Amino acid sequence: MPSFLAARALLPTGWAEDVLVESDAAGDIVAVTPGTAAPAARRLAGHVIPGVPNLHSHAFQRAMAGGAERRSPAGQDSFWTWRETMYRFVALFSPEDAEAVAAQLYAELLEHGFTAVAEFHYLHHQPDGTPYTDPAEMAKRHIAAARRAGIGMTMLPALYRHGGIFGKPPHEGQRRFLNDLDGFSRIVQGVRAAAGEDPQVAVGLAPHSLRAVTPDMLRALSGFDGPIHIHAAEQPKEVAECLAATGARPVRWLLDHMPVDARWVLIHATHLDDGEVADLARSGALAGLCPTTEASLGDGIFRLPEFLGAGGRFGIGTDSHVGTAPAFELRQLETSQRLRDHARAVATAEQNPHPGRTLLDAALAGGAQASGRRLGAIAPGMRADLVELDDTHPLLLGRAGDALLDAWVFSGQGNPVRSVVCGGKAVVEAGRHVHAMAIRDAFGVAMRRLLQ
Ligand code: NGQ
Ligand code: ZN
Repeated sequence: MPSFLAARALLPTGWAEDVLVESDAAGDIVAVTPGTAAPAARRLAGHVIPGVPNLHSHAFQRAMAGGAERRSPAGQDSFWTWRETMYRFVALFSPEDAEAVAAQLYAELLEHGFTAVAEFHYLHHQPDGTPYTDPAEMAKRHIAAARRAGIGMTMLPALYRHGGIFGKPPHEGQRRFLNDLDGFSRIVQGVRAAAGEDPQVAVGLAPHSLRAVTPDMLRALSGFDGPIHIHAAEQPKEVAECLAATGARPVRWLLDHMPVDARWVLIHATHLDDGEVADLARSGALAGLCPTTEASLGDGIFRLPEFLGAGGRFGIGTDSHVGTAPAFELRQLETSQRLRDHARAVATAEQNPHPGRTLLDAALAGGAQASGRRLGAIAPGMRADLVELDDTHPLLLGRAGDALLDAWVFSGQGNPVRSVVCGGKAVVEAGRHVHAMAIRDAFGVAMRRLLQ
């Protein structure tokens, strides 16, 4: 059985020393024993934290990261012009390209300490909009990429039917995404079969947004006994359109019309009024925050102090993958609050004065909830997902415990992640993914084709 001996590990009870973590053949933790000397175990000499779940990814957008920055001839660039660029780009992907790009992304996520990814997947069909012979072809390519990289996955097939709230005709650029409920359930069935009993793969549902589905469709999905992810209230324009169409803001509409509870993840939830902050927090649903993407797309700043004050829960995702590191997402989240509020140490409490630790704890718990898998803590019954931070790295040197987490999140650009174990398997060694070269070669082939 794989076992690991951590010099220091962050357990649910706090930091502990000489921690033996034993896992079973399926990759679940079976025992955690502090204060042991076990020479037979694989030694992790640094600070070991639970692997961080990434709750929001559109993997194909990794191939666009950094490539959609140019001013367009008309100027006036925005989220909506970025989306036009994305629609042109998404038309180019073959199944092989999608798999190669996703594998590269997932290897990068692992190298930075993400050990699970919730893939919000809507790139279902061929470029002309006809389904592939196997309608779940593209979803299965993403599952294959996750298996190749060795990352855990919650595959979230997305239901996308319309081009605006509620029932507006779709845009040309959306044709690879579109399904009715029957087509969608064929994809979900295919995904379920591909996931099988694999403990590394779970399945959830993703009605894309109030812009892409109808209330009836949402109701049809809302009985699902697992994670339900939906984009909500990312841009002021969609809030205004929802208000005009329904008389309610998007988050208010969801809270009032759907059984929103701990299964639900409202991705972004950027634009909230006071009532929405309080009621979203009370619902037990998560805010799925994607700070580097939200900054990149000019979305706005999440109301973190109010939401945390109301007892709200959140997790983090990398969405368009302009950032691929949990530390950078958490830093961007906190520093955006500081810029707006002229404050510091925003995500802290009297009992927990370290923002690095507070943010990490929230992202672990929220990410686990969003993934519908048993992870996010070094404890028996959880997945054996471990991230070793090299405490001899110049960024972390001389720091320990929660102060080391602050240094990891809030300083420098380097990456002190030394090794990563996912489901009991070592997937990153000496800072590099174990298949980094082969995965990058395939990514290179795909990128040259996509950018030609
Ligand atoms: C997406 N991305 O589905 O990839 C969206 C853009 C939309 C972000 N919202 C498309 N960041 O929301 O209509
Ligand atoms: Zn998204």
